[in-house]
Amino acid sequence: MAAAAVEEIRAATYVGFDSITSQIEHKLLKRGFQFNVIVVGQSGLGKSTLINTIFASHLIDSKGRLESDEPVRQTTEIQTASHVIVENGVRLRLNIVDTPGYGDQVNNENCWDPIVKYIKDQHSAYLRKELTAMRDRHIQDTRIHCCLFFINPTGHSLRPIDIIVMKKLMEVVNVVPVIAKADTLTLEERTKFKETIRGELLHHSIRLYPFDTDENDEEEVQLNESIRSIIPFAVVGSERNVIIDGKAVRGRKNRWGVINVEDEQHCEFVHLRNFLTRTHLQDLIETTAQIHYEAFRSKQLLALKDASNRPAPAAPAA
Ligand SMILES: Nc1nc2c(ncn2[C@@H]2O[C@H](COP(=O)(O)OP(=O)(O)OP(=O)(O)O)[C@@H](O)[C@H]2O)c(=O)[nH]1
Ligand SMILES: [Mg+2]
Repeated sequence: MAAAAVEEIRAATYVGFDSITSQIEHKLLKRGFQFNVIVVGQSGLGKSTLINTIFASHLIDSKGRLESDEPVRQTTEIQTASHVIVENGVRLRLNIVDTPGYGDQVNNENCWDPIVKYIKDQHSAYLRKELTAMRDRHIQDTRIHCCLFFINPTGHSLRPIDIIVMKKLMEVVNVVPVIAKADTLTLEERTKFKETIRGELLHHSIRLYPFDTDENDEEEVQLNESIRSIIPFAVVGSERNVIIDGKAVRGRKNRWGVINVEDEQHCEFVHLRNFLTRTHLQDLIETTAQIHYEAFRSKQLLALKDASNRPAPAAPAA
């Protein structure tokens, strides 16, 4: 039965329920927000540096082999760093999951397994907490909201392993590809590389975040379209300040000049940061819950139901 149209009434005097938005805001501010990011890519592509640049704080260290006599890591070690960042009274709890060593070995077969397993494990932990009889009022969320996928700035094409791994990852998490160390490419090389990558993503049917939904209005659809036209973001990271026109800015200085990380003429770092923090932070969190986690959850629950419907195996004859 279709819901009957309900007439809108304007209250004769001020009732005050319009304050529900500030009541919600107050509650949310008290609780704080949780954002979990995983970084994936070869060692030395600037993963730690970029995360530290995005959040303008030193959050993770370089884990790479800095000395030649250090042992080479044989497996992908997954490490999590947790921080609380505060901005204008908003507390953002940030979990950064670092996966150094991916794709570094001679034999990279199944090197993505630990990463995909880690992401699924977080879904599984959340589901378990949701299903317990005495549910916590607020379940701590470790589900990964965004996977920053670092592409080697070769200027040629994606490595076959990158395509395999992106395909695996896009099934479980919002994948955002970035061209690492974009300062190593000329502007023409960068444009051509981006086009090649976009062509390859299309060719291999790799559908990446952001996704359009029926709920999106015209403005959101257009915003997503403009994001898709930039992806993969060609970024430069730096934790150092350089002086440009008497002002200290995040940048990289070399013998030929200075790159201002925050200058849109120099790289797409600002686009990536705006996308992750200013326009899509909430959507990344929501999409994780509504698409990726939901797919995991329904699959698990259906499997459970199937198992309980199956007749128990006959007891062995004595
Ligand atoms: N040219 C250039 N160098 C960069 C950039 N970002 C980081 N680097 C440098 O690259 C080196 C490695 O950076 P990290 O951030 O430690 O790289 P990583 O990917 O975290 O490395 P692992 O932790 O070993 O996986 C450092 O010397 C950085 O200063 C960049 O955008 N351009
Ligand atoms: Mg690192």
